[in-house]
Amino acid sequence: MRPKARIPKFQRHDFKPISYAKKEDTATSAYASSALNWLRKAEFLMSAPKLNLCVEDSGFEIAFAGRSNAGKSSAINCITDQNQLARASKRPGRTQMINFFSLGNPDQRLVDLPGYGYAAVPEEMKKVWQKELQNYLIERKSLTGLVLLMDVRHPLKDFDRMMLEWAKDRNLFVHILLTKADKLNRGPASTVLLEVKKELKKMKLDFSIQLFSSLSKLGLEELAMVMAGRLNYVVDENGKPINPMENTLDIQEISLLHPDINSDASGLEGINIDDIPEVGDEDLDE
Ligand SMILES: Nc1nc2c(ncn2[C@@H]2O[C@H](COP(=O)(O)OP(=O)(O)OP(=O)(O)O)[C@@H](O)[C@H]2O)c(=O)[nH]1
Ligand SMILES: [Mg+2]
Repeated sequence: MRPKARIPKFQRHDFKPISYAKKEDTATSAYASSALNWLRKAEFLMSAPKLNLCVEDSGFEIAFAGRSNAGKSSAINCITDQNQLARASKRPGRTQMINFFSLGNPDQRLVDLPGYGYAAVPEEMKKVWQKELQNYLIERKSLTGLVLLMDVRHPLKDFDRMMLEWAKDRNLFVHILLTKADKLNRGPASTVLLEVKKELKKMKLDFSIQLFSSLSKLGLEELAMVMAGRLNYVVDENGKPINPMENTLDIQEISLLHPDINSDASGLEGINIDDIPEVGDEDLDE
């Protein structure tokens, strides 16, 4: 009898910081292309204006977070290879609800969040959104991590730093995308990458980071592998996806997947929405 194929470890959640540096290894690139095919299955599930109207809180989801206009919706369209899946726009503040997409299975989802720091919204409405964003980040049990997007030309603004600290307190992983990398030459873009890495080290944050461009598709495979690995996308020996809920994760893995948010959420308390900086003209891509 043919021995059962083993699932390579890198296809599973690995809770230590994972190095996603591109390896020219055939197994890695096979996984990247399998992951990209899987991401193409993305389907819009629903938009929720409030936490209690979101899809059922089970399975695993990764949310795309970042300042308004950072390129969240564009990145989702890019990795799913669907131009119109998430609504991207030149006008900041385009994404106004929590938008859910399934990835071939309702228990594996990605989420497009409204951007923070967008000025041209009535004050009252801004408060309502930010409160809902805060509720989602604190209370959503299926939220396993964030892809945090920052324009490569304006990284680590105050609110980004706050998000990173909150994620650490809640035991969420963060994968950082320095977006719109096509706007800089390779040298300056790599310099920003190095500087942000140094700054993260100073902040004692062990998160992964990469350059990304929805326009040139720079960093697409790397992001696909992170998404797949973190959403527990595993294929059997015939290349058929295994239901993420039927995966045999050990207790430690499960407890890390579902951190006890009641005891770990303390760092998320006290978000002061007045601290959120507003997006300035420099962020517009007109
Ligand atoms: N050059 C370039 N422009 C980009 C890239 N990604 C996004 N953009 C542009 O940036 C603008 C904002 O993109 P969105 O994807 O709508 O940004 P968002 O983060 O979803 O914005 P909100 O929904 O307001 O939070 C649009 O004009 C995009 O075309 C990129 O990789 N390169
Ligand atoms: Mg958007």
